[in-house]
Amino acid sequence: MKRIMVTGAVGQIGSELTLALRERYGADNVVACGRKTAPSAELKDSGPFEFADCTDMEKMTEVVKKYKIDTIHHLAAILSAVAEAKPQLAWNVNINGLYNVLELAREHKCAVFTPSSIGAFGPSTPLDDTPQDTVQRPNTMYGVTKVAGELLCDYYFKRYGVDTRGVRYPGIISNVTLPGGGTTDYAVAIYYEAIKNKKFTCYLDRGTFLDMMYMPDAINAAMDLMEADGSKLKHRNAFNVSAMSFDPEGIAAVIRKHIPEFSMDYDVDPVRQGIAETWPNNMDDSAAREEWGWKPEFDLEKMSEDMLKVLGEKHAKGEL
Ligand code: AKB
Repeated sequence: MKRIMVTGAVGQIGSELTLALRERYGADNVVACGRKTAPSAELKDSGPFEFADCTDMEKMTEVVKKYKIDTIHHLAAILSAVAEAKPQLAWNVNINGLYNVLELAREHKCAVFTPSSIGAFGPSTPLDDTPQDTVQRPNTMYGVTKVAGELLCDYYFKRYGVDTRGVRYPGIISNVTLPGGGTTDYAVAIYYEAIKNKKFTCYLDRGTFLDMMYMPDAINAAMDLMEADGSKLKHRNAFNVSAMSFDPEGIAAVIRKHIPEFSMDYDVDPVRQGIAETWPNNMDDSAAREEWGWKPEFDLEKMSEDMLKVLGEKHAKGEL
């Protein structure tokens, strides 16, 4: 049985991934680690929880030893918009935190899942059908840390045999924990505002196409890749994975099918717009499909139906 540690477990992906891992591998075998935000009651009461900052090697070592960890899902990271505002912090968390995780994995023989991102691409990357192997010259601190992270994970596999695996996540859309400081966050906020106020002001401009994915597919991507037969993986860090691509007008049109009076206007944020323009319009994820059977379940229509249903129910109960 696996003994798993999840860093960034209080964050958008970590909070749901932890619960899914507990379901699959047993609650006591999955240790959730957060830096300082208090965990939800569900996260705290459903299995072990520790406050452990990934930049604090002493504390991380203590947790790995205490729970005899053999697999680390390393979700702790600073997202793109915050990374542009605080580049030094982003470097420290995204690079030094990952380095600590890889060193722990080397010493304690752990497998490691690390998400990369569409942010690992940049303005000179082909932005349509972005290939698995292509130019990666991002011009954001987030992108720099993601490319360096991919390379560092490859290095630890080649040099030390650490079983490192990762995916390039697109924007992730969910109805449980809000994302914190990304460029793609508008595609989450738009559903909350549609339910609460029937209107939304978008900070990305019309025509800005980006890859996106619903949370259940993002969780499956992490779990399926970690369970895949390692001998079949030609790539490791990191696989392109996508489920849909849309611009603000596209998502608003689908929301209007459910809420006809929904309206949207624009107040474009130059920083996030600038970042989004350097990211793929849509990635080619055929390597993930071929090497470990990646297949998303949710497209824009199916995701919107579910998001609006769940958020509508929460709103009715006064939980939004
Ligand atoms: C962000 O917008 O920073 C993230 C990402 C695509 O990596 N959601």
